[in-house]
Amino acid sequence: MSLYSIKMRASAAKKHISGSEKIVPSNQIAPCVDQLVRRGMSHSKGEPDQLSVKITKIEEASVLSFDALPVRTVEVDDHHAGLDEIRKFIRSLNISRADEIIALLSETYAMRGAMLLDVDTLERLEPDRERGVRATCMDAQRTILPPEMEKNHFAEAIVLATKVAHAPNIIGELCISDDPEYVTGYAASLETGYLRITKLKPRGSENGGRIFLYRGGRQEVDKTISFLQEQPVIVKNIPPLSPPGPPRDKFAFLDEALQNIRDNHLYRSLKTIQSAQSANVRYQGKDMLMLASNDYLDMSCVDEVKAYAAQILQQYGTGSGGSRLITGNTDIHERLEEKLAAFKHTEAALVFNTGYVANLATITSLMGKGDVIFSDELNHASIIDGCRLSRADIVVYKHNDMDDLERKLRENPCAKGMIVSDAVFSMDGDILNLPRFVRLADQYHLLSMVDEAHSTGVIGRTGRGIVEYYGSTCAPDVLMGTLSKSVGSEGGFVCGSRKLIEYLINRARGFIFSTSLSPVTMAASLKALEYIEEHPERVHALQENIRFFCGCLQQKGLDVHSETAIIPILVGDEQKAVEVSQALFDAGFFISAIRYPTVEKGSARLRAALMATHTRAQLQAAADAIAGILREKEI
Ligand code: WAQ
Ligand code: MG
Repeated sequence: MSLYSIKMRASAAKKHISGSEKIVPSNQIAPCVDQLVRRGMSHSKGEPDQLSVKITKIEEASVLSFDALPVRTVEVDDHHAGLDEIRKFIRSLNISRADEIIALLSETYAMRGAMLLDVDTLERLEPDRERGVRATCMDAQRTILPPEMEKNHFAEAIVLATKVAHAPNIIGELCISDDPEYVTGYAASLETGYLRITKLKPRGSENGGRIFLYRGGRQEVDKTISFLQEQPVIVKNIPPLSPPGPPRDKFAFLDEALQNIRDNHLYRSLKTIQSAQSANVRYQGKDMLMLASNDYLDMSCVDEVKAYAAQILQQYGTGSGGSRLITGNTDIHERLEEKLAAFKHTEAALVFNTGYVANLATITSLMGKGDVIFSDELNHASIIDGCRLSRADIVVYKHNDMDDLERKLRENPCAKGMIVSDAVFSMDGDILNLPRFVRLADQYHLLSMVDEAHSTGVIGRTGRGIVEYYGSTCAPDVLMGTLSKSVGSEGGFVCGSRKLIEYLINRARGFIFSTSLSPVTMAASLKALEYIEEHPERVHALQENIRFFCGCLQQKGLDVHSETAIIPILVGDEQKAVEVSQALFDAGFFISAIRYPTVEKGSARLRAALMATHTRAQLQAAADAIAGILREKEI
């Protein structure tokens, strides 16, 4: 591809405002011009009244390519010390009159180009003393145009210095920026490389200039100038700029962030459970009542489920060996999906590796740029991330507020879109108004998507979830859920029409590019779903426990309501919530404090999660302990 030199120059009242140049392949000309024009139009010195862009084709064979000069930074206390470094540099070039040369720098201050100085006679060789000699027609080597940024003094200077150092008869260069805020300058030569000197002038001084140090015959001056002005040069391997000072710890931002998290009482750490996930767990060598698990039906410990998973483990081994579309699809996977579709009364189902991936993969494959997603403000992070990653426009409506949703649907008409919501909200435990949600979606010709992570196995007469809860009178187009909560296993799923599932298999990247879950995991889910179907009394026990526990707390004067296994007990302050949770841990109750960013700042809470296998006595004891500690802490 041909190369072009592009030069931009902006001026006002004949005075220079800014200029810049690049060398780019022909297919980068348009974006490059765009970028240079923006730069010229938005300079802090003001709006130009003239801006020119000159585009010139360069013969590729004529281009010289050099490695960037090696960079060394010298840290100095002030510009006097900086000029001492310049003095040393000049002497190292076997030039005797260093002080006189440094004094000459001040004569460059009004020039647009550089002084071309004979270092032995101190004669000025530039034909136009007011303008000076400009080095042009050079650029850094790169494959794509970098994003437009503020002027990067170093990046531009290293290119210029490298070209100048290679010019015939030039033995070195001195440079001070004319930017009043930029006090770092440099001295450069092929031998020494690029010597960054951190202070070469006092801050605030507009004095800057360049001297190209020349040693050679008069008859060769023209050759030097034409090299500086016309020889196309590409500079390769520009080193990343390390700011002056001792080498920076590249992980320092981690310390800062962690300290910040600690300061705001938002630090999280892992807790280690030393037993199976059940109503009772072993934690730090102590038996605790588990009130934080999403395994609401306590399915991960059911004997029939474990036995079947063990049998499949013996038959199929421990892993799936590939993605579903390559080797990771077994008859167990397919049987589970058939079972899921039957359980949720849809045509088909598809399993993903986690609920998080199911949301991400589904939303991003269904929605894209130009589409609109209407999303409840309290939706789970995986829905939010899916929306963001889809690049669709996102309209957030008030929590479970169908009037607000309807208003926003009217205000944001779109050709293609989706409404998405949790069925049971993970931090508040309340239930979506599904009938109106589905009606609105249909009315506005939008897809409806519901996340059944916390409703499956919990609500509805036989634990089928939100559709059953509303008497099977309405259903969303996309019904997503998880196998890791009430089903006691692992994975996420989507239920819907056969066409939807066919599409997801072909488009959902989180499905296509994940090694599938093992047959053992699939077997556990499959058996657990069968068990839930055959044992509705387990679901009823959970629902009874929910009523009982809320009743216990209400009797203690706490304003607690929930129809789901998630029972939020509001504390407010982040630090207090952590203290209460710690006190409950000490008393043997494993119950989590939920804080920002999972919930809004200042709405920290205890979040009790119930299980079907909790006994009345256990729940009564937990309610007593919670009420007691809240009273003690005056919450
Ligand atoms: N050719 C010759 N001289 C030039 C050119 C050019 N293309 N461009 C600028 N000059 C002269 C002119 O007299 C300016 O006043 C002077 O150089 C300084 O130019 O490693 O920003 O563009 O961080 O202000 C050094 C970076 C930055 C040090 C230098 O120069 C570092 C800088 P400025
Ligand atoms: Mg400048």
